[in-house]
Amino acid sequence: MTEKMETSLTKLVRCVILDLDGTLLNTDGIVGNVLKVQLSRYGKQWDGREAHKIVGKTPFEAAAAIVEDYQLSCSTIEFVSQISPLFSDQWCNIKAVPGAHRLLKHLKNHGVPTALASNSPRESIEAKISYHDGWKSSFSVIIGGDEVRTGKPSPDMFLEAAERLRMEPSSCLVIEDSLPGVTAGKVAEMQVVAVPSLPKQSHLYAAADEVINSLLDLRLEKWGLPPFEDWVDGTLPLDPWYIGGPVIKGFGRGSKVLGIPTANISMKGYSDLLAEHPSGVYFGWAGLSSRGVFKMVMSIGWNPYFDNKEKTIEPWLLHKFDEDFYGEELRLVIIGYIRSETNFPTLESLIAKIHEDGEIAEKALELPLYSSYKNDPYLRTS
Ligand code: ADP
Ligand code: RBF
Ligand code: MG
Repeated sequence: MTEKMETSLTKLVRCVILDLDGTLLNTDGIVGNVLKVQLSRYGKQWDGREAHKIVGKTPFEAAAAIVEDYQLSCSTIEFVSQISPLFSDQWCNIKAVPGAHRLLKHLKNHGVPTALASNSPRESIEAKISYHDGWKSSFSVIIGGDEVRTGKPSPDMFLEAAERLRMEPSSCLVIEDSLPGVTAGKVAEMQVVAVPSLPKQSHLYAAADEVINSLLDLRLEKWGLPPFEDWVDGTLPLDPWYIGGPVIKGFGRGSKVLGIPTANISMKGYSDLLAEHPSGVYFGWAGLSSRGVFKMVMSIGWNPYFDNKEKTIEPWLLHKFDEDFYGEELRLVIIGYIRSETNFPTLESLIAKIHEDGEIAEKALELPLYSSYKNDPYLRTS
């Protein structure tokens, strides 16, 4: 399908309605921590695998699911009142998902009317967003779960948001991470972009008009909204982040299967960083203790082609080495994004795409915007 046809198939919108938890805020870690603490008081152990049961639910519904699943000796109301203060204590620690701040700033700068519609109570919403500069003033409308008769998956909240924005539902673009939220948006007859917050779930989101992997992949022009202007030569500049450690053995296939060696490092101590960053293809600079600083392109994620069980980072240094360098200290500064991870019909097409990524990174890293990081002291260990 050509680019042009694709655009004409999607309905054009005039405003955006956003979900909060899991969509703009990375709430998952906090939820896990709170449930771990409270369940242990009942002699139970939180198993992250239940996370999908609570995503997108109202606090009461989520608590009810936990009380039932873990057969707790308390009522749902009691459980809610026990965990509520634990959550309130954590709100100051919730980070924005990558791309959330950028999106809100962009919509505000371009005068696109924006609403926030969350199943959380209004008071919690206000508290959570108060820790993020400029967020509150980005929304012309804020609606909490306690301000409508029924929360998502009922469309009430989105219909109320449209009314307060003085927009037709068909002119609204909903951005949602959860299934109840996607359902609510479609019942409200709005356009819906799903950004699943849990991995390997995108097949469940068929009802959405588009499923993307992270906010970094949002293309507003598809919906008739002003496009982001920060992409440079196929790359999106990011706030730098840093990761390093001795090179360890990886899956044993980079060189053998693909002809593309990737120098793996241990993710011990970096699990939060790894969880924070969406899967995808990134680039930056790599420092090797005794060899110098090199251009680098890497994937983060589950390598859909190989369907790995673990999320890893796979850094390919854009330099020809005559030997392996296992055990050497590798330092990475990651400064840009290229694309989301995808599956490929053939190994050849995966290899071709990775080489294309390499060329994009190679060229971009010459730009002053990116080349300045080559001198970052973090990269030099000797
Ligand atoms: P594994 O991932 O199983 O450790 P690979 O086949 O991916 O094995 O090879 C990775 C190793 O190859 C790195 O740990 C490093 O020692 C070596 N290597 C050689 N050239 C490069 C390069 N350009 N980029 C990354 N690693 C390289
Ligand atoms: N694996 C995938 O399954 N899908 C991808 O889109 C993908 N993109 C990659 C991009 C780069 C720049 C690199 C270095 C690797 C990528 N890989 C991808 C991972 C590749 O499958 C990985 O290097 C091997 O699995 C090594 O173990
Ligand atoms: Mg490797």
